[in-house]
Amino acid sequence: MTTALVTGASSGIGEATARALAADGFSVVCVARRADRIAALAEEIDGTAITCDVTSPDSVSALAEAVGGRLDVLVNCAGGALGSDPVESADLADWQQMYDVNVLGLVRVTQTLLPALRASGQGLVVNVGSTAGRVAYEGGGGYTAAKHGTRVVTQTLRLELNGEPIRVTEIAPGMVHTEEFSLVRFGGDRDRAEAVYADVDSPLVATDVAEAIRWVASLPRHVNIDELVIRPVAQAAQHKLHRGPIFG
Ligand code: 8X3
Repeated sequence: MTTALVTGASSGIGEATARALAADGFSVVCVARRADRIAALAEEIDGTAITCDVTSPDSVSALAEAVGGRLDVLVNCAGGALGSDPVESADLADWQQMYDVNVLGLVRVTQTLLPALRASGQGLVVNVGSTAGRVAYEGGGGYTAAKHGTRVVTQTLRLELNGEPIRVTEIAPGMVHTEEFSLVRFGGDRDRAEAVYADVDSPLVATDVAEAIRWVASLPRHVNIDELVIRPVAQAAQHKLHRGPIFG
């Protein structure tokens, strides 16, 4: 049976991806910090749950043991944004945390699981980046810097693995309305979080992005999708967001 491991599987895009891959026949290892959430998900999709903090070397080294010798697909989805302060007054602890999760955590998990991906003879690494890894925007500093890091690490890994049967993909979503992304970014301020999506006709939802990841994983093993930018119709670019009805 083909196996997939998804980090950040406790909610949002990670959770939806675990479901989508399981529906496509993968045996899915659901990885996140919140044990109760991933245990429920794993039970629902007949997968496995492993509690893990990608920022902790000890926690991640236990992953390899739990996965065993072989892994077909790794989806690095653990990530997120904290704050929206200008560079001048940004909280560097937030920046540190964003870099730790979005870049170093992803690298740490990938390093640990590359031997198992290699052993499958057809490994695929999917890194969930962001449109924030393509442009700068005011107040985005720490997050855009981290997601640019995610993008460049993905590109570098693809170059370094050239000649091996391992595919490396970045999925870069724009505005996705998930239950937690903006809520976490704004420290639990629900009004601020909801204002992000106010009057936007149909932002992406987690299953939209999960479907893209499922598709990438379904392609023949010689086909590498390098990067895939996915946005809602309402968001033509980072600074070009239509608020108001579109679809009637
Ligand atoms: C999320 C996209 O617009 O919040 O990764 O930077 S944005």
